[in-house]
Order: sequence, then structure tokens, then C-alpha cells
Amino acid sequence: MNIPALPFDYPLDLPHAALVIIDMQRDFIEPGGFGATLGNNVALLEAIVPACQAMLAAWRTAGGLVVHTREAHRPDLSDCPPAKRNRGNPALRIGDLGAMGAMGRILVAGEPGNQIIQALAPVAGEIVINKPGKGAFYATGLHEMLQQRGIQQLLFMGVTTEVCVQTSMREANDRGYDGPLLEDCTESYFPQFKAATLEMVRAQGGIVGWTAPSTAVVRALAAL
Ligand code: C5J
Repeated sequence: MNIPALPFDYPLDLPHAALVIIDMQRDFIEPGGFGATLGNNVALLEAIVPACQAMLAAWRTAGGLVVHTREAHRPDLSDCPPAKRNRGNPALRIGDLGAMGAMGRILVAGEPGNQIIQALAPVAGEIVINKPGKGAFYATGLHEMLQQRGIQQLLFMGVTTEVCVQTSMREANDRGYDGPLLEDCTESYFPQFKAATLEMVRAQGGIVGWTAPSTAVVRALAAL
């Protein structure tokens, strides 16, 4: 199945492909979460949710494997290096109770803010991993889970484009996977960083991978 993509069409092989949804958690997307307390405009990220929902629904209908990630640390923060926690000397740090309290402790597993947003909530049979790093492969066992299932292609969506999404895509590259970043299903608090990431992924003949609109994948899946 050929997907119109840049820098050239992507040959999707559904039985060996997984949709990887990076960190669509309340911490980053909802008002009152970690992202908002840092002064970011979370509405930018919220705006991609309908496209993500449509892509996820089409992928599920086609029977494709889904992987959800959350940026999450253990409650004792033993997997959060001080360098990550203290950088920038912020008023609120990972593990602290968030500004309004309702979201719980910042980026801590099991807290309300750490849950994947309701619109994209995982269903039975989907892989859900907590990742302590920016990349989905660091300290998660994701590579082994994908290998057990014969997965070779990864389609990426989620937030934020230039941080956890791009890091995960580069980690995937180094482990032998390839695939597209879905342009309308990823976002950054900084639109110029999203644009730059899309450019750098597909530059030099797809040095990191492809970029494609999710609608191209949805259309191809509907034609199966
Ligand atoms: C960040 C992420 N931006 N999921 N995390 O700290 O991109």
C-alpha cells in the first residue's frame, strides 16, 4: 500500500506496522496541566486531537497495532535524573504537586495529569508504556515488544514534535525501523519548531523518515 508522503511515497506494510502515539497525556494538553503551568499555549496541542482521533479510529478498524506512550516517572523519582528535574531551576519541578492540584504530581505515573486524554484512551490489546526519557525506547522495553510482534514500520504522532516525538523517531531509526511522521497529528508549543522538525525529518532523501498527512493514510486504509 503506497502512501503519498515526502520526500517520496511510503510503502506501508500494515501487518508489520504500528501506530505510535507519543505522550498525548493531560500533563501536556489540558489547561491546568504541566505544559500550561510552564506558560505554554496548550490550545495549539488540543487542536490536533480530532485528526488524531480520526487516524486512530481508522488504524483500529484496519486491525493495526497501537502503542501509546506517557512521559512518566516512578513516584519515588528514582528514574528521574537530577539533571532533568533541576534544569532551569523552575518553580515547579517533576514530582511536585501541580499548580492547581487537580492534576496531581507533575509527570508522575498514576497521577491524574499523567493519564492519556480521554479522546485517545487506550483500549484492550494496545501497548501502553511509561517512558522516563524523551525517547520511547530508552528504559522501556519497547524494542523487544515490537520485535516479538514482527513490527518493522512505525507511524508517529503525538506531542511535542521536536522533543519526544522527534527523539523517539531517531531512536527508532537507530534500531532499524522506518516510517512517517503524521504532519497534522503532531504539534509543538512552538510552531516554528514543528515546521523545522518536519523539514529535518524528510531532508536529504528522508534521513530520519517520511512526513505524510494522516488523511493520506486514512484514505489508503479505507480502500483496503
Ligand atoms: C516534553 C514531550 N516536551 N512529550 N515532553 O517535555 O515532548
